[in-house]
Amino acid sequence: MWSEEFAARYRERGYWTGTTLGEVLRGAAARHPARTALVDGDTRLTYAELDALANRRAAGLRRRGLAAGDNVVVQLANTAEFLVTTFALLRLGARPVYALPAHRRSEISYLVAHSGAAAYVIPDRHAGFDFRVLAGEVADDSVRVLVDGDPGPYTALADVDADPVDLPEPDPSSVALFLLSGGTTGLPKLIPRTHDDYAYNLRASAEVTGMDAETVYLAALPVSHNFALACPGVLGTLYAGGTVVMAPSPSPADAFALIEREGVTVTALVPSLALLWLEAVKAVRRDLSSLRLLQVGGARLAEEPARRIRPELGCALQQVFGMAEGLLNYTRLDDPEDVVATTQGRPLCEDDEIRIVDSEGAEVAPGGIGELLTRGPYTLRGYYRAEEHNARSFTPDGFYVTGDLVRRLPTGHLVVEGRVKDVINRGGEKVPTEEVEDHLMTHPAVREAALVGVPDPMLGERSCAFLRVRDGERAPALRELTAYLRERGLADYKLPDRVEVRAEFPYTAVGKVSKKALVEGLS
Ligand code: J2J
Repeated sequence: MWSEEFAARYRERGYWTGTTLGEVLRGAAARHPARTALVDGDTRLTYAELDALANRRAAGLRRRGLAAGDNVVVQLANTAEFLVTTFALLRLGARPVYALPAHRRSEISYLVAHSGAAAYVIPDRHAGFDFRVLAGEVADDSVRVLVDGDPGPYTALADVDADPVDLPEPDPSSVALFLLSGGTTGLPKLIPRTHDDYAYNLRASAEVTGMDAETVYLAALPVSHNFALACPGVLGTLYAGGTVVMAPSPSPADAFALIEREGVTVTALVPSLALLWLEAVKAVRRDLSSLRLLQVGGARLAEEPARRIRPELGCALQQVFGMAEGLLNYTRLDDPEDVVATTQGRPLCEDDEIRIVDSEGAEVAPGGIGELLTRGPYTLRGYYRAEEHNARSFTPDGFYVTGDLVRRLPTGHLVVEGRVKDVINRGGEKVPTEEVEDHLMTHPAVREAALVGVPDPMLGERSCAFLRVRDGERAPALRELTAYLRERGLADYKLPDRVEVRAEFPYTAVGKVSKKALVEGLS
């Protein structure tokens, strides 16, 4: 957490206002109770209704034994229940740990154990998958399983709700929720976000996208991810008094129909989806004229598609270079077109401190490429329960070591030039290579494994598993390998897209597998 000195500075400068995230909704509900807060399919909730539902849910969760400080793994898709449950937990002071809908046994069992979860919240089924079966595998009797829909052997969320009770307001400087890191080595890390820091995050983000009560935001990306949650995402929209429209998927068919029906004005995509939308808009005849702004982030957007957004989709583009750890960079609505097309934006806050350093940790000359380090009012100072990892991920004076290679323009805008961290950015989804390699190495035929990103026109990168096979063993084919990893409970997006067998691996001078040489050797 931040030292008193920094906390005092951030309060003094008005970033930390002492507002809890629960109050964000309460405040909006007081200002415009009758406006539509949320649309999910045929469900339409006003601010007063959403606020009341969250209060009832909070009271019910408390009656079921959940208390302030409890951690709760939440794995809900883009639904009204996501927001009702989120605000209920926040008001209770219980802390959502946001898993992605794609996560499976491997990820969830780790999250449940690592967070010491008191509860696990799931849909009954989503995208053809039965989450109650997963719950049976990951949750023992100490974990209460709460289900949106048919509960099976567990408790239905709808049955939890109870008459509202007065609850003490959580301390605004305390942890409100945990996000998952996409950018680290080994197992996923939990990012603690406080009420103060996350309220600033969503408020300042709502301002930089020009959100107001007329905003209609389409949640197309998963709302359990920082981008669609609070940059400004669904929480920023509610802060501004706008309307959140939950999309069942980001596919052009689903999303375009909702844009037309609800008059959506803002949405956010990863670059691969933006490419898909640019293609689909030629064929799908829907009225997208309400769309004012498309945010694109999560991976580098190439200049060519960036320049096609306005003429072909009829809205402005905002590039976003963000991270669940904190720092957000946005191109501004009044930036020149060239800046919007060719940079990944500049920091959200004047007190976002940026250092760009070489491999020795020395600052590079102005305009040079180096690793981005950052410190500021909404950037974490340490992962949850990860002392050893924290020693490597932060400088002694508290800068977060992002693993991203950037270049800074005189205007302060950053251009992402690559990364030093060993993560594959598969269309915005982050594949932690070490975690997958550890799974690959358990396969009886595998002696050594290296998961490497290879360029891909649509996704930016795809993953290729390089294998050395044990003597006398047959190399597993791709389908066999993915079936094996699925069986081990790994999320689909982490499965290798391709497999290559090598008799020997190239090594670097320090004896590590040279992933660079492996990729260069590909035909
Ligand atoms: C290149 N790389 C990018 C960009 C993120 C908004 C937007 C994205 C995220 C996110 C987020 C990039 N160009 N425009 O949380 O609020 C890569 C970097 C970064 C990592 C963070 C948000 N935008 N990246 O993607 O925590 O490598 O957050 O460090 O998932 O994505 O990943 P994540």
